Amino acid sequence: MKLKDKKVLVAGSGKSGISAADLLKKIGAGVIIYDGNVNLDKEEVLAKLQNRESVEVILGELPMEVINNIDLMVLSPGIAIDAPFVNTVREAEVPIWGEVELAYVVGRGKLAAITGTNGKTTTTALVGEILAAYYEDVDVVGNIGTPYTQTAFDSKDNTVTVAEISSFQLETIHTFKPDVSAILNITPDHLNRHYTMECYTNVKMDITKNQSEEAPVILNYEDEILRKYAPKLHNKIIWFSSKQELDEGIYLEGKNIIYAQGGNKRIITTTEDTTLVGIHNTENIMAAIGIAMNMGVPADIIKDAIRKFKAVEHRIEYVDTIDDVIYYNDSKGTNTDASIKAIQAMSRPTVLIAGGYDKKVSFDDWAKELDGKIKCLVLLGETSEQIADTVKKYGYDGIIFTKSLEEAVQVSYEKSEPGDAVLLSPACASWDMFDCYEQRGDMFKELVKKLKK
Ligand code: UMA
Repeated sequence: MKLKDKKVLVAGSGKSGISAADLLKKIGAGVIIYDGNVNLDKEEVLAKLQNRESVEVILGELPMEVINNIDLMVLSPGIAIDAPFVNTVREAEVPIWGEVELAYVVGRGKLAAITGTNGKTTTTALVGEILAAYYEDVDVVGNIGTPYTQTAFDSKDNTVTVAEISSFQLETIHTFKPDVSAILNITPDHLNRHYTMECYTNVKMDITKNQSEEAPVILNYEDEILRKYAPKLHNKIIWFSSKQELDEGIYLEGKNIIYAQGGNKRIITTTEDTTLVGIHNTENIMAAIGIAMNMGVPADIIKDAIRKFKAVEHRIEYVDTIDDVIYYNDSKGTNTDASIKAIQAMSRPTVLIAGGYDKKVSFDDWAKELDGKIKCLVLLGETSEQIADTVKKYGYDGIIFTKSLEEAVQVSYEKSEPGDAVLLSPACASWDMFDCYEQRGDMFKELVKKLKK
């Protein structure tokens, strides 16, 4: 579809919607922005645009006459594909593209795309740094935070784009075709949107659907779901494994990360040549190596870029594994949203340490995330009572009150069993007991290290 002079409805006025609208304006399309949130201010929405000229904003209900007059709808990832207005648009036979599809159609150059339930952001950032060490023009986009539509317009034939792609974004691709793709792992997530694991898995696998037979897809050999679904793929599969030697692919042998290819085995790097720790990060590194090698980056440059890459401190940061309990520091989880992300990232039964400075916010949404995942909630700080009252309202009662971070770590140690995780993700600022979240996180890490002694 030629987009110039077309009338395009952009659904959602968050980051993706605004960026998609900016891109559409640049290519000469007519733009209407629609958002279901009636509490938004039209002027504020327009003020976010680079060029607001003749852009209309519609809030609340989407009138049928608008639907009947558009050539295309571009959907933001946060909007469900079966939302009532989306169904109406579909019934009116208006094409529906995701924001990622729009960016892909407009963009130029090479594309590496990464999906998976966990580890996508780290892997995408790492691949971005590796590629930037070799290629001149590299864009790192997608679910990681910079919408793909933000860079697509200015991309050139020599641009290399690394895109973190969520399951939401994959639901609305049509021609999106990465040169190399990766699926890191698949565990239950976003089932409120995808309903069943089968649907969720199928949508993740769709990252490969338009790739040619020779185009590589990097997959985790230790992921049962990926192993089960792989025979359905038509693509060239490159496996990585943190547990066993592979004849072809990337695997871990002792400390060495090895790439086996056509009977040739070479050590690309070791688990000591990186600040990333934990087996989940070794898997992210292996996936990144698979992507980078297949995007043409020489092995020595990959090794060097991995060595220089810094994990994000205090953000779901792996601390240590003690008696098969993994400790994570998410001291930067200073609000409920950030903490919800950390809770959702846990794949093991988790002892959660939470509470802190009282910002007079509600913990209702956060409390709803605990069920089924958090086996024990260890509370400290000013908000302890409020959090306890809130979680009890939702039928959760595995609560322990503590008076210091030291006591909280000790209690967590006692309450956890092999196979569990302990997560510090306070959902509150630190200022009731600490100067800043960094100090809280550093102290947590110290206390965890002491458990080992
Ligand atoms: N809206 C409606 N109707 C609805 C739902 C939402 O009109 O039914 C409106 C809201 O009122 C709001 C707008 O849509 O104004 C928000 O759009 P959005 O939820 O798509 O959010 P964006 O700000 O555009 O951010 C999105 C991604 N958000 C989601 O997928 C929920 C961001 O991923 C991404 O970084 C960004 O695009 C840039 O590509 C965030 C995320 O949580 C980090 N992702 C999930 C995850 O990582 O687990 C998938």
